[in-house]
Amino acid sequence: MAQPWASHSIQIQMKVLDTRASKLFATLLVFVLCLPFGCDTVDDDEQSATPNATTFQVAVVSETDHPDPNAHSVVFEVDDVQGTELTLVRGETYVFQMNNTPALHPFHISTSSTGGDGGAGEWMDGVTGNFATGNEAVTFVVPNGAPDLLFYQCANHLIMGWRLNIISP
Ligand SMILES: [Cu+2]
Repeated sequence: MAQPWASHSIQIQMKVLDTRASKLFATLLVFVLCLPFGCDTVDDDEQSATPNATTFQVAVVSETDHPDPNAHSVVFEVDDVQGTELTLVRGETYVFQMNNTPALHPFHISTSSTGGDGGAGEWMDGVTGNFATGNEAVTFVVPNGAPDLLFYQCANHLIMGWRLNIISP
């Protein structure tokens, strides 16, 4: 014959089991309901391939108001402005995202104020993806040793890009 205290203990254990079962069921329900949406509970920003990067949108357009009068007939437009002069900070990460850049105009970071020349002035330190075309991207983690002035240019034509002013944080 069960003692009163034993019976009480069994009831408490049953309640604990019941609560656990409810939580498990709720978790399963949430999982099943979110399956069509991929159950993505991580913020999209945190999943970015290059966290804390500044992204510039690059396009090739017909020259109308590039800052250099000797610019090529088609030029790089950065964030909708032809020949944008950019300021980059050492230690920061920048992504130059191409937008249907023709294969004729390989975008790269350069030490040359004119570019062209088969990309002879290519700056490589900290750069991934130089000579980007199509919808590729160039990523530039500006190293401490970068000079105060670099350029973004085309490997095939003179003066399609413009200045990258490099500053320290
Ligand atoms: Cu070009």
